[in-house]
Amino acid sequence: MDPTVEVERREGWRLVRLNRPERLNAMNAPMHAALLAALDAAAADASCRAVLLTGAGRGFCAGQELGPEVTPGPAGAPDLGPAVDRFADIVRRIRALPVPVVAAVNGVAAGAGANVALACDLVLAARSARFIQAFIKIGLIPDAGGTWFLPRLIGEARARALAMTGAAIDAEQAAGWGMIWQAVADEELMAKAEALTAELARQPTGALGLMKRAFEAGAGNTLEAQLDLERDLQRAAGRSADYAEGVAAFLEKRPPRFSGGRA
Ligand code: T3D
Repeated sequence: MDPTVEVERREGWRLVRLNRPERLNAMNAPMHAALLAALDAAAADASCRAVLLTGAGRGFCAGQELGPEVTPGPAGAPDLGPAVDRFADIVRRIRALPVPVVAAVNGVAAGAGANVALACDLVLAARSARFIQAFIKIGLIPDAGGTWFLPRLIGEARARALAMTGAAIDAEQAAGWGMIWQAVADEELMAKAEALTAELARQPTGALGLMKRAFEAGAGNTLEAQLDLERDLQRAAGRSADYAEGVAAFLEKRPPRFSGGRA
């Protein structure tokens, strides 16, 4: 795999680290491919029950690589067309992964880098981290799902203001607005993110995967359609070994031992 993305296998989960720290983990074509491959490998491995995504160095991800290595487009600036599709594919993979994806935002998350973080199921960020919808500063619009995630997470007013001004917000503000799950002390970020991911990896994985599907569909469904979908997914969850184990453990007043089979 390209060295710009590192994967560490842990007990029941994988740590995926963006690794181009000298560019704040801005993503070029090989890095896009490596991240997609890492997500695909996690999806294909039934023993992988959660993924933790983070960045090396002082940045999480500064979005698309803007340097001269990118082929110029019609206006002379980097031809970003292919990158739009690659970032979209990364977001699709994260959302479709049948296990929870945690983002540990260790530093600045800008442009598509911010929106890849927002695509994750749970986002923890170091207090020193910043989220920047940097696109407008270079004459672009938010992509990688930004115009979809932001209004849903923080409301139209804040979403439009962040997108239109390119203003940076820090992790505390992001947590206060409900854009991310938690802001934590810089020195505690990785320990907390790893503990959370390990905890998720011990949960009923099939139910978590079904839950992701329900949330995803809910964004476009009527209440009626969502109630029907919840019924179908709940029936599937109710047929799982982990459901049987959860009920047995409750009745026997002991902690459950979920096997974590995927739905
Ligand atoms: O069409 C398409 O969809 C394509 C996809 C587009 C999606 C996008 O993501 S568009 C948005 C692209 N990203 C940006 O516009 C952010 C650009 N970076 C910045 O604005 C700043 O670097 C930050 C606010 C993120 C951080 O600022 P600061 O002061 O902490 O760090 P810095 O000094 O600016 O950056 C450190 C190094 O990283 C620096 O290199 P140097 O001078 O030390 O050799 C800088 O050039 C490099 N770097 C940061 N971001 C990028 C980058 N190099 C290439 N591409 C980058 N995106």
